[in-house]
Amino acid sequence: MKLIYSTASPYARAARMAIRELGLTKTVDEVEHHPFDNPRELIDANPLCKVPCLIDDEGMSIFDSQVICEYLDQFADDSSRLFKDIDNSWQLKTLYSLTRGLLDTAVALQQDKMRGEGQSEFWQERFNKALDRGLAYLQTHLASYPKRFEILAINTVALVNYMEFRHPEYRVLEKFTKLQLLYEEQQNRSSVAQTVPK
Ligand SMILES: N[C@@H](CCC(=O)N[C@@H](CS)C(=O)NCC(=O)O)C(=O)O
Repeated sequence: MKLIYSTASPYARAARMAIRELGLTKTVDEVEHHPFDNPRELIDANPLCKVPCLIDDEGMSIFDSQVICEYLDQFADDSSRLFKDIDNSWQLKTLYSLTRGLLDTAVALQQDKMRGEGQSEFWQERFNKALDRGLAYLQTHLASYPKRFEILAINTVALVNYMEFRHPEYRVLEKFTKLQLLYEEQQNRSSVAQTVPK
């Protein structure tokens, strides 16, 4: 199988962390492409031209990051499945959904910053407030997170690190000290250390 990814994408990072956590590094080749270069291989596989995109051994395209992670999860034995906990809890599933919504917001904020003079004060304020509320909500619910490193923790690490990477002025680690603890505890995991955004 092949995963098309970019090093900055937090969604691609979640897929890459999942590959490592599931022990699939020998099964999935990772191919780096920047979506803004409109690579033919990516467009042919995903009409949205977004990363990540997985192409399986039969040539089937699988996207987006959630579907990719769920697809890869089926290769794990039941006890190590990354979706096992959230599949058994509406509350955890909702927290996972919140991490995805926050990733969308953080990426949208970055896209607005890239507009230069066309940046929108209205949207940036809205995005920042959604980030404030959403990160606070995650932090309040951290005690319900599963104890093992699974898909909710993967997305949370990807989110916090993306905030640091693209929005350092937001000071996510200083504002959310409990999220900082979760984040720092995982820094030495190889799936985390090998996928730091660049
Ligand atoms: N919902 C998608 C979002 C993927 C996404 O937006 N990826 C960004 C990179 S962070 C991208 O490829 N953007 C290219 C574009 O918007 O044209 C997922 O979870 O995979």
